Amino acid sequence: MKRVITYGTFDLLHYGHINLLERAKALGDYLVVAISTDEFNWNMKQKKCYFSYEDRKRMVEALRCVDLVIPETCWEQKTTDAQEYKIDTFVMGDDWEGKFDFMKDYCEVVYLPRTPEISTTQIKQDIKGMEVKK
Ligand code: C2G
Repeated sequence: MKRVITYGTFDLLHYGHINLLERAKALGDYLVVAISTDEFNWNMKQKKCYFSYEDRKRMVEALRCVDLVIPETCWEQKTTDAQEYKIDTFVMGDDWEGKFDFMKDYCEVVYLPRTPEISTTQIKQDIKGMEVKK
């Protein structure tokens, strides 16, 4: 059984995330998704999520291609995760190209092309523009 892992915030889950997760799963048989906790997002990525960690976890867990969701609480856990979960392949979108090459000592590293036209930030901006003028 080939085991794959990927990391992310997955706030306002959209088809760009789904494209990534489905392609990650297609690289193996079992997909682990590490979702950034609210604290990690705020302290380390200065990201304020719309949905809480629990809600983001609930949505990602519901995806057919996802087998296990774990919390991402720090940048450094990737190497221990790879060992603990017996990971064969580490996958990230190519906006992270090269940033996690240290993982090559533990498993295969694959950067997949992002879905270019969509992002959580873009969704928030678009919705802001749609607000009904009172
Ligand atoms: N992604 C994508 N296409 C998009 C948006 C996101 O392929 N249009 C990918 C990203 O490249 C990433 C994953 O979906 O691999 C999750 O994206 P985010 O939720 O934005 O995660 P990020 O903030 O990049 O956190 O330790 C790694 C970090 O936790 C990654």
